[in-house]
Amino acid sequence: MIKILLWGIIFSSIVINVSFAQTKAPAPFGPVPTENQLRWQEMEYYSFVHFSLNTYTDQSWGFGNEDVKLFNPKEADCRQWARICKEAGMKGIIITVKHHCGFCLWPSKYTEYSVKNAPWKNGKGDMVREMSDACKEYGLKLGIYLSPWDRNSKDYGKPEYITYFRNQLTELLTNYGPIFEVWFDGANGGDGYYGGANESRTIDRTTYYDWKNTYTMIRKLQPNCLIWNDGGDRGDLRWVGTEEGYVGETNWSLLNATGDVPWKLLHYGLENGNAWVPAEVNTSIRPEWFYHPNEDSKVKTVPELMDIYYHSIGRNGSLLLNFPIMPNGLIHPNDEKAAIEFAKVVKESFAVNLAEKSKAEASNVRGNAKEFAVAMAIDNNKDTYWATDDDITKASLTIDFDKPTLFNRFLVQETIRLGQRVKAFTVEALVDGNWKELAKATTIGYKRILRFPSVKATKVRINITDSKSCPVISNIGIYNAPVILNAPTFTRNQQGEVTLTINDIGPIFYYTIDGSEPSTKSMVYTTPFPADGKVEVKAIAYDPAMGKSSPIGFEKFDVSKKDWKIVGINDEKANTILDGNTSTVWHQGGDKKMPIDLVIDLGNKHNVCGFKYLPDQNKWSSGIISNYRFYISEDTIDWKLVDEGEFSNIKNNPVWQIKNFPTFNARYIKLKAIKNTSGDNVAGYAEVDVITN
Ligand code: FUL
Repeated sequence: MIKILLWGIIFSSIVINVSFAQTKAPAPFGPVPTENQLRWQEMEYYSFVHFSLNTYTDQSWGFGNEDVKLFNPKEADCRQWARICKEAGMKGIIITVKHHCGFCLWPSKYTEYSVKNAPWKNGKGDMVREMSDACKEYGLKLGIYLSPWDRNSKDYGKPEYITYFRNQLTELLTNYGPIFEVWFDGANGGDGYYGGANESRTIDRTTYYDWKNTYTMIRKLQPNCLIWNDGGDRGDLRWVGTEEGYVGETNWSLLNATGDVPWKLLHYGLENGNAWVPAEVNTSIRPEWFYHPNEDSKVKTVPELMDIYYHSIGRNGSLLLNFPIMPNGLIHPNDEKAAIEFAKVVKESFAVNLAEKSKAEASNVRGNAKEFAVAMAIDNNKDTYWATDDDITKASLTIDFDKPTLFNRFLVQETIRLGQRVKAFTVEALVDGNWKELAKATTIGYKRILRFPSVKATKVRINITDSKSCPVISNIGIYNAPVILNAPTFTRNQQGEVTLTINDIGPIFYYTIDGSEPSTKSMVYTTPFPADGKVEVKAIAYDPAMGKSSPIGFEKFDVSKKDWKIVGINDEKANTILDGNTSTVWHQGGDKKMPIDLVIDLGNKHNVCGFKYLPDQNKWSSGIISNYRFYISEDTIDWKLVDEGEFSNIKNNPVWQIKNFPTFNARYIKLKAIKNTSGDNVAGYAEVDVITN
């Protein structure tokens, strides 16, 4: 008896030891986020507001000599911005306190180029103070965009400027309460006013700003602040290499702590990087960052914003969505409407988690322990998780709905506090007794959301097919999101035929060409239709099964291009400039040296009051024109210069460049490329168009 008891004690102590060893939480694997990065990641969604002198000059980048007297936003109301951001579900606002033109939205002690010399509130205004107060009132966090490049400062390029920059940063980090993020843009186009020097100044991005000491200063003044920096030393967050609103499908929150970060690393992260540097996806609710009245009709639609959501937050990134502020100091109602509707659709999409509290089982549970059981991944508690034993890197978790259930989204989250681990996974559904693969993906990270066509299934299974270490899954969500239709988009070829482009399968398209609102009573689109000359085309997609319409897509086309000819070029391909197809590009150069001319015969005389240039949409190709002159002529002998300048920010944001000037009657136009973004002798064009009145 004593023997049995003894054996019992020995045996149970072995079992206790074994299960104790197994039920220890998994050790962190690889780099892990700091508390600041964790807090930031959970914010998920916050906004930018772009407001400066550019707002009054219709520019993207100010030169630095714009008159401070222009700044007079009579109805400026940061509370309106904060209210909209709050209602849109955002958690913070990053304001452009100083853009590249150097104008300061706060009365800095260190420059005269600020609100203190503007007519707004008789020079007594402080937009940063108002923003900070509004954020407090609405429970939002405040961030600041302080441009390192300053085209106004006489000292830019000299060591003195670094002191100036740090003094400004100190004012901002001392006087306006907690700052959650500082944003240091890397743009530097060289040319500027620079206190009247009007010259080009180049700096060495790797050494000039001495970021190391600036970072130390920031950490001291605001220990909870995150640093975003695309141009210098590694910050806490990384840019994703595009301003169009998406990060790579594979998205590691890792980079190496030092060394260059080429585009691929910005976009996809680095699987075996030695530092935690997660991705922030920044994009604007309109094509451009600052307000331009001609973009009032170009505000992103809800389906477009939903795509951005799935391509940012749904791919282990955060979303930083910009609102341009109007000259009166408010957010435009179109932008407000789009942002609020977008928030509504996000809310509806993720309202009911079909996986929550359902029956679930896994191929392996860490030490068979309760605290790591599958239930922990569907308990709506971000601090608990399902984990496997240490030696397991392939595992499945199955959700059993008990009855056929309709869904079209799968959401999964890793406990990133313990590192980012999963390298590959699939999602399958049990449909009519057979397992069917719904999606195949790579990384998870903080949050991954997969979209697929609606499916009715009794069970859903996630198979982790490869992981760096044992998987640690904090949350799984299965949803049946409302299906929303994309607005149709249009192209018009040189012959004047309009083609509707659509991303959805199934709906019927209705259109109008007289400016009226399309409805199911309008003309039905079947094939490209003729709509030459100045015309406004509007269309909707309508799904009869759902009884739902898309937002209205519309496009204003200018004069007919039927008779247009590219002059003096013996290359058939040059006509792609006029074909209305934004993905065909023609390049000239190689044998030529900048400046390079493009001359177009409009066939007839027109009242030309502007032009449009769309660059190659591949920002890595050469030939993206950054500086131009634009001429008109009646006979190709006498040319009149009607406009010149830069296509600011064209590489990072390769949208239509729209330039307006006084009206001239002309038959010929000449676009002279002075410089391109790659500094070589190639000029490339996706499309060129004119604006007439
Ligand atoms: C860019 C800047 O050059 C743009 O003007 C804008 O501020 C955007 C957020 O960053 O690179």
